[in-house]
Amino acid sequence: MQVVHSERHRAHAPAVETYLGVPLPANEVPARADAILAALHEDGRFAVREPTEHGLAPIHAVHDPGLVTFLEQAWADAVREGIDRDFLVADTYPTRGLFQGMSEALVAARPEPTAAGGRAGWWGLDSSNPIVEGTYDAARAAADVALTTADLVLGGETVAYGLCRPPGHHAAESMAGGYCFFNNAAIAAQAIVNRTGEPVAILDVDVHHGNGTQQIFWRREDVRYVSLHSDPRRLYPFYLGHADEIGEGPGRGANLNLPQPLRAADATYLADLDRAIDWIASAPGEIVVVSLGFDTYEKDPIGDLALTTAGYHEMGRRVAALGRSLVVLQEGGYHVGDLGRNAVAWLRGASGRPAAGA
Ligand code: SP5
Ligand code: ZN
Repeated sequence: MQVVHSERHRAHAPAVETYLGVPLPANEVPARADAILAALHEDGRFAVREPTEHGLAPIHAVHDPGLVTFLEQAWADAVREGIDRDFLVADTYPTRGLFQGMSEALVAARPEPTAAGGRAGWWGLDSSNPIVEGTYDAARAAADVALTTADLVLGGETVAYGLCRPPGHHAAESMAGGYCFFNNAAIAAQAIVNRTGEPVAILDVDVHHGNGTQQIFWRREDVRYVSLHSDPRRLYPFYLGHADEIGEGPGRGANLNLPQPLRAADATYLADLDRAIDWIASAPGEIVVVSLGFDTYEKDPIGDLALTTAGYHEMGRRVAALGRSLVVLQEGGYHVGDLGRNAVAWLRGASGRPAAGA
């Protein structure tokens, strides 16, 4: 299998993230990609290549240019303001209650702040998403990884894997969050639609709901989104991911959320995966973008489901059995010790290879 990877992910190396206001060791770290890459090399049947540069146009195709500019400038602005920290997080967020009773027109006309701590809230969802000096470069590289993986599939590969880092699925048109800056899967899906004129499906199996991907394609019928994730009543991103979110306008019925019960294990999860696969198969389209997270793992430090390594092999096998080409893009997964074997298991399943052996 062809794999796309860039060492430029290393530029995004937060040491800590804040969680409930307290600094803790960061979860989304370079060692995640190192672990996956080492396991792919050890397997011996994955050919790793560098991404090609695709520029800003495919990013602007799904993101507000203001978000891109903010991320490009955020670190330098914070330094200029004398924010002498290892990372930038927001001071305040423009949350619902702040604007209560005010007209939509007035709220929409509030100007973007100029201070870094205000801008980080303007463009950000949460306080566990540190921005560091190299965040923008790494996020640009991750988008190139996703686009190059899509190119491989458009060039005839039936499955290819992009080792995206940082991940992407929480990033919305105008918002970063959840360790995500640019929505790699959305950028790839839009590029595929532009290139082929054909509809695309996105299957999101990260433990968290891909609120950003859902938002970007909310009113679109040509990019269908289906996600299995922990019930958002329990887990990040908390406010979206419920089963009654089905899309609106032309996109009505083109969004499917399958929230999972606490500690759901392989059998429960795979039954809903079959629903997701049947739903994808019920509409036209030759290519599926997979947002692949391993934070569904039984030992993941921030997830609350209970999938196993064997379950990942079966998941990959079933997704490939759909018979569509797969652009598989890495999202979350934070049990670094088992991340490599879980990724290899999934990708071997998707290649029609057995769980173990040559
Ligand atoms: C891409 C992805 O998987 N993003 C996940 C974002 C999760 N954000 C909240 C992180 C909270 C970490 N909490 C650690 C405490 C564990 N008890
Ligand atoms: Zn996740």
